[in-house]
Amino acid sequence: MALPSLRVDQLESVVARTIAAQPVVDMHTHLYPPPFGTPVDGAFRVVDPNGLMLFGIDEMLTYHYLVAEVFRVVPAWEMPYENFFALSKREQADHVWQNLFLRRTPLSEACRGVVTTLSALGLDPQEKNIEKLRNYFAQANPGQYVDRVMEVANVSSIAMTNDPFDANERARWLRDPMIGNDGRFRPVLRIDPLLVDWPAAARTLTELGYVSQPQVGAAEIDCAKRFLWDWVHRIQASYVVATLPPTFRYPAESNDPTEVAGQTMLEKVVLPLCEDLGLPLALMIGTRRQVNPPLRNSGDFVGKSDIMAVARLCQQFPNNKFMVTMLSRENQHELCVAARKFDNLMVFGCWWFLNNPSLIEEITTMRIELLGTSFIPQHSDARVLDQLVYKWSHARLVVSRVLTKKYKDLLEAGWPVTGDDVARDVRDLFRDNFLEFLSR
Ligand code: HDL
Ligand code: ZN
Repeated sequence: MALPSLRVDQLESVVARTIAAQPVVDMHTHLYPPPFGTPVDGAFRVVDPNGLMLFGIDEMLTYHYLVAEVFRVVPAWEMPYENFFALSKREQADHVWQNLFLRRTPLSEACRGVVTTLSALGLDPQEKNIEKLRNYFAQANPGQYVDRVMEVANVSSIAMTNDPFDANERARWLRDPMIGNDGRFRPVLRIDPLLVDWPAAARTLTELGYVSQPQVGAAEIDCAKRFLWDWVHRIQASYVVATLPPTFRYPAESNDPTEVAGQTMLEKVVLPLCEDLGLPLALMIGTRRQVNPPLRNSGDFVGKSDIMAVARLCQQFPNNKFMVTMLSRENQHELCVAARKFDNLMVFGCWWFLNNPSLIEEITTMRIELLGTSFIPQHSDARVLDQLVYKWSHARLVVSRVLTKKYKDLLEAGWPVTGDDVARDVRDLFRDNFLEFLSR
């Protein structure tokens, strides 16, 4: 027997409740399980300075989004970049806490995120004594804390970003091939240098025994194929991902050897392998890296990119699956239209500088109007485990607002909407669109 349609006045609560209850598959993060190392132990001793599993108040406060923001209120002529980065993680966190939370109101999205997370974990965000917050996190057992954060954030699966071109992470995989074997996490192979910096990629491949020359020939294509095959299987990648600059063009419009090499790697190595293995290629397009190098991780910028590069790839490689997110707000509408033209294109996320309520609302509304529910509304991009709590809490609120409005419009047009319809749509948006695209 068909369920009765919801009334307009029921929509808001049913949508909010359904979204809150839907476990999320987070399809792009920079998170890692405990075997990848945690920098400090419960006694604040530095045990693995390059450890990749980050959590706790000091990591939250030194998130590169907040580092960029603290330099806006304590400029580099007052606190030189190198002086800040010479501070200990704890001293950097104190500086951020003092200047962005105590001296000013934590209104920015990244500041509010810390407050949301502390509150959701049952801590007092107004706690003036940051040591108390530190002690709470110091007592956490990393493995159990992963479960706790995933429970509070209602995240059921975390996609990692695993970069074999990063010497620190690569060494950990080569030392322990089982390191990524944690059912809560799904490995993802990150390959930026192959596509955007072949000379650097060739040096790494040669260092690893896949002999490669800067000049790409048949031998280089073959060794890059073996490298990619080896790493996709070593880490059991769910998909392959690369970020690309706004200058990315397909086909390459210059005869710059690095651009030409990148295109060769894309056409002759990456796409054929992804097609053979049925793996999506995720392209995250629009990062102008290091416009202010002294800011380090905070020094990256954004640029409007060429949507025709995406359209041509989808059209010329119809047997490949592309998951695409673009960093510029100005690219969002044309990316939606591109997804209407190519069913092998899955649009995902409100990435990085777009991960703000005002833009998530605008972009998600546009996506529903053009794509229905056939897209992935968000990924967290979390770098610090605890951030899952706020990134998903904030995103759920906005998507809930947008969906409620769209269901109201549909009801008023004369189409019944039941609680089961809402549950199915929310499952698609926060989990199944991604999982089905992987297995398609
Ligand atoms: O390259 C990427 O995957 C980006 O997401 C960067 O990591 C960026 O620094 C970031 O964390 N954005 O949220
Ligand atoms: Zn990222």
